[in-house]
Amino acid sequence: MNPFTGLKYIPNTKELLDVAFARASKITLPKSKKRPYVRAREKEIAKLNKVDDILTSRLEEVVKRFPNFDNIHPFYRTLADTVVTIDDIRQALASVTSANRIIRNIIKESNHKLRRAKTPSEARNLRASAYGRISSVMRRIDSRLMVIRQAALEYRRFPSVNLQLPVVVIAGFPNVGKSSLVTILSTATPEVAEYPFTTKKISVGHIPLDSAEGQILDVPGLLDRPMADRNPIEQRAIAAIQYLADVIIILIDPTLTCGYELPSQVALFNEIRRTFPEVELFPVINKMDIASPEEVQRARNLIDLNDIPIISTLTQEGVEHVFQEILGESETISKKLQTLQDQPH
Ligand SMILES: Nc1nc2c(ncn2[C@@H]2O[C@H](COP(=O)(O)OP(=O)(O)OP(=O)(O)O)[C@@H](O)[C@H]2O)c(=O)[nH]1
Ligand SMILES: [Mg+2]
Repeated sequence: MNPFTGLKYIPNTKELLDVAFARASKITLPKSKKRPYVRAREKEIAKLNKVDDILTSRLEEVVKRFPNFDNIHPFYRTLADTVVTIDDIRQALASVTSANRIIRNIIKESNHKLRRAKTPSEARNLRASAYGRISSVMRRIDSRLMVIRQAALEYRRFPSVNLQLPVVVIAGFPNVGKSSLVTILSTATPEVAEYPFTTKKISVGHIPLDSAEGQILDVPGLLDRPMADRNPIEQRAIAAIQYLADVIIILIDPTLTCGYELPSQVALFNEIRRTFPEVELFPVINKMDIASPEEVQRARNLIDLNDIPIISTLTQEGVEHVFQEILGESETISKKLQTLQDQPH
């Protein structure tokens, strides 16, 4: 499950300062017969304490709501890293913590001086100068807060995947019909378009199985290139394959309408098979409505496996049947379903 769902809206510097100073300005002290400069001291100290309350508690909350990156599932850690690198987030959070400490010190030091203020105007000036210093500390972390805010927005929207339930990942080159397939098979409605890299994020669709619910993941397209050269979008697909997949269906477009050569697609298939030998891998040929028999035969020869199924996500021909066959054949899925059944309810 997504460990970032606890993240909330992250305010920017201006919003934080505005709230803190506005609340402080509303402070009133009970009537008393104390002398004016004593009352002024008390009032300015109360204002600074209010700023302390509001600002530092909110800054603390920003940091506290982030889970410890060392303790989260590697899938989510990898995914997070593709949005804002974990190093950047850690540094940003550390600078918020350190700004918080500096602000606390400014307030402590100013309160100390305020207790010795001899006139109301001296008290006001001391408080105003503390406001100035606090504002400048906050301005210095503005860009860091922006990084955190951006990360929180995206992290919160990560897909929720239940690792106890079966997971089928639909992978392949861009534009081969992965999102079309997921749309037909499941509740998910990812965008389908005729240009490559339409899908940039992982979406999860749910499918009813005999005894439990299965999850089917639409992931971004992959090119045939070394892992080290993969961009952050492709890394999301790799993370799903590496950490979540019980079964991978590699969709192959033999017609070239996707814009990529067949040998490259087959090379990707072989590379995934080599890199993740423990995951069950099923090649499926798509676009049978426009593929010529020669194109299909060529794909089958190149992949060098018997009985590679063929479907069309456009006409939906073969889709349901082929998918059910794959589910039935998968040992990982039947083991997972068995484990679920064996668990006491
Ligand atoms: N003729 C035909 N076109 C198809 C078929 N499946 C998908 N397409 C078309 O191929 C294009 C790409 O489909 P998508 O489902 O978006 O492909 P994708 O693999 O998710 O693409 P990316 O998200 O960019 O990696 C769209 O224009 C689809 O209409 C098919 O079986 N036959
Ligand atoms: Mg897609």
